[in-house]
Amino acid sequence: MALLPLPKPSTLARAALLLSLALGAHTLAARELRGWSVHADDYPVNMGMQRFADVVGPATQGKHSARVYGNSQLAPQGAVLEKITSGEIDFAEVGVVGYGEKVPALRVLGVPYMFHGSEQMFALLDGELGNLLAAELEKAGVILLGWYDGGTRNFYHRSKPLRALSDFADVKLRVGNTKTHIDMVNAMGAKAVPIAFKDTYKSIEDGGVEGAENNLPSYESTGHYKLAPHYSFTQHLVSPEMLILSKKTWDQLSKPEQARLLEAGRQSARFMREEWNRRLKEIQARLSKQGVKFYNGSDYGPFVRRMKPLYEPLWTASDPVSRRALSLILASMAQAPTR
Ligand code: GTR
Repeated sequence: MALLPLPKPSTLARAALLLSLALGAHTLAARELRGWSVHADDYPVNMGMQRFADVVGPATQGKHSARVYGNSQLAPQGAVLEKITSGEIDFAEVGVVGYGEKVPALRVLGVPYMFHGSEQMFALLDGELGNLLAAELEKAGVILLGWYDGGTRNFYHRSKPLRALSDFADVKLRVGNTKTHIDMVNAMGAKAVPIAFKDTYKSIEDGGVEGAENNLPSYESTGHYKLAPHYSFTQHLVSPEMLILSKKTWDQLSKPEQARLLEAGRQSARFMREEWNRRLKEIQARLSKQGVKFYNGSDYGPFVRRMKPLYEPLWTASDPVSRRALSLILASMAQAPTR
């Protein structure tokens, strides 16, 4: 028996199909978007994230809401990037080096002694460099909502200043579990011990490590200053951090919703940076009263020379984005005042 030809779908039916496909692309079922942070709720990072979360309702006409889960509640620090790429977590605030595997250009931002300070760093990130990296991050499955401040990081120890290279010899120091930070501390002659942020207090207390490195707000918020009251301004890292949204979530939002959330992310970053600077002004005086001893860092030269194994893969990187990132940073370094 001859088969009858299938009827051609009418123009109307085709239009309906196209419309349903288009709608299907942004039909995120009404729900709470969940945000991950390693910090406590009153920390500038979480305050910035909360600003973003507050806009999710109005930006989606009340369809969705958002909540910030602090203190690594939603996932351990080491698992967050995977969970955000898979869409299990919707948004998060993280440092840049963890994404180095997927976005090699981010490694350029995460190596020691790369920026003079936050001002120079944000001048770059709020311009071509930031846009370049945001495009790479999107390819890796996350949307960059805003560049947050991870501040200038310095070393601290239970019983002595860590100023010159000789002070670091064989000292056990906590670092985040990233190759860049492990290599950095080992290259200084110390012994890097990778530990999650929230487990560091206990490790200093138990003597598993003698100290760690972090910015002043984290040094205070974690209470590390009570156990390791010798804080030396080594300024080895000026660290950008980022508020990111899972592309899985993003792709299910409508274009106007995306635009509003992007703007909310940018604004949250501006607020976070102001809050950060406001807080920085008060911390040192407060901690001095608690008995913390602060020390100036020493000459950077010997430290920078030790970092050669970390820099070399960057100098020789062949991917064009890493090369462009590097040239933008070096050009701005040449103009920035020396530290
Ligand atoms: C904090 C920073 C986090 C993370 C943490 C750590 O200051 O905001 O992104 O880097 O330090 O040391 O694990």
